[in-house]
Amino acid sequence: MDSIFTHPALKIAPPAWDSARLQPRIVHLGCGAFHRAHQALYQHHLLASSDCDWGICEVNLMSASGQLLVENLRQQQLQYCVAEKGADSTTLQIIAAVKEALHPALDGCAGILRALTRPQAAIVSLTITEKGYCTQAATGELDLTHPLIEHDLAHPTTPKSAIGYLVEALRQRREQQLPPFTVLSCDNLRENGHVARTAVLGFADAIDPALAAWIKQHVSFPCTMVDRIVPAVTAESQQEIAALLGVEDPCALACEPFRQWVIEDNFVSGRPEWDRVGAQFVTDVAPFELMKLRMLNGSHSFLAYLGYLGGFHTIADTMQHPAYRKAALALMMAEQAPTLSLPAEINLQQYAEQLITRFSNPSLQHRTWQIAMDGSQKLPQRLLDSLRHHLNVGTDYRHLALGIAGWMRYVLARDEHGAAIDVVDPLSATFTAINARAPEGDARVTALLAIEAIFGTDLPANPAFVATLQHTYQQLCQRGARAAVESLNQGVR
Ligand code: NAI
Ligand code: CS2
Repeated sequence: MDSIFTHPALKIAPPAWDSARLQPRIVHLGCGAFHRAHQALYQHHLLASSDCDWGICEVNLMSASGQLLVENLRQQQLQYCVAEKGADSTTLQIIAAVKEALHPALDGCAGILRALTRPQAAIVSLTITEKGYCTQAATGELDLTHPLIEHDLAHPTTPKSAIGYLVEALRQRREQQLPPFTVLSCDNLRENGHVARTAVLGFADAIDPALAAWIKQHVSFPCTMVDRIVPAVTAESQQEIAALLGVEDPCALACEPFRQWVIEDNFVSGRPEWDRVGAQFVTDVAPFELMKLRMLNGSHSFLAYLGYLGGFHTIADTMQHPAYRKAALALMMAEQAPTLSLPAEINLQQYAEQLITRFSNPSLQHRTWQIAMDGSQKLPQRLLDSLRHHLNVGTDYRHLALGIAGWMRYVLARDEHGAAIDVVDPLSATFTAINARAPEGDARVTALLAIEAIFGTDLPANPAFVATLQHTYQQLCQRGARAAVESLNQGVR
């Protein structure tokens, strides 16, 4: 069958196998940019270096863009190109780990449930974004009032949410006496496996406590730490790849060369030997996960809000500004690192400096606007957990405070020149209402802190913290983001 990867203009070698070799033992929900450049690439490398036959059935549950990706994958033998872009060179690979690609609009709910209930389906992995779990970010509990969850509770055999699909698939597997599968979350959440487990058990318990008990006994939800900077695909990045590849691949994407995957080794129906291709299996992921969520993602969010407001289009652009570079490193080392307890062999100063180098990669157009998305789902694990540490022990948290203030200013949806900001967030309607009634000053800070799903109840009830945040927010609005970041470095509050 013809595909772009058999075209004579192709400039690199196509894969040595096709999907006929593969068995659909992995079903992945959320075939987005990150999964294609991370888990699927690890699996490809394992297929290239062993007799492993584990293939991935990709499922996109949401959006027209998710459907288009599935349609495009089907047009090109389920293969696609990943461009690993370093500061000085780019390496192209054609990934051939996909066995199937599905979307509800193309295959129906039944088609996806068929894939999830095949006897050989042993792992269901997830990159569905932090909001895909339909949980309260502050507590990790399932939000039973979430519109998708409300739909699925009323129609459990024809779900729409990832959680609903998981529970219905497990119900059918139990009924047909099929083996359970492992649910492998690969999203940027603290204890992501536990978040997935809490959501699945919360949903199952609401429809059938006996099913919830079966899931609790038979299904595993290992935690993972996942790391690779994979910016959203842009027309520019695709054109650049097409020029190097020799053909146009609508499923192509660019990423950094660095990749890391730390996985809790807890699989009920087997797993591929990903440690043969660079992944690490451990008993406790938490130290690695907290290090990454706070040192990398925390500084990413700080740079996203203060960088966007300061007029920087990408993270690499912020790194060109000495004050931003210095502030990011100070946030990492002075306010995130002290909250961590890691094995002695991990050198956090070295890790932080490596992060600054990674952030400075001029080849990646990682937009501050993209990282600013879904802040209501990101702030707790990236900035607020560390903040609580400093409040408990009485240590300085000025960078964390400015990062939170930057988010509060960003969701006002108007930049420092009065231009509109496209704020993308599941709670955007809440922000719009607050923007109308509390557009500025101490009242704005208090109103945003009152969003319990983000800040819980302890933070708004801490008068010293509230006063500090109100002062920081006022300084940010008066001076502007760039000056506020510069004043951080002079120790000026
Ligand atoms: P993306 O936008 O390319 O893909 C998001 C995927 O999630 C799509 O397949 C979409 O259909 C699905 N999705 C979105 N909302 C959903 C919902 N409510 N229910 C079910 N599925 C939903 O984004 P990308 O870059 O693939 O990132 C996805 C997640 O991967 C992130 O949210 C993060 O948790 C994790 N991640 C991303 C990294 C990156 O650099 N892009 C790196 C490390 C982790
Ligand atoms: C970023 C992450 O978009 C964001 O929120 O902070 O996707 C980041 O690129 C990855 O976690 C890096 O591993």
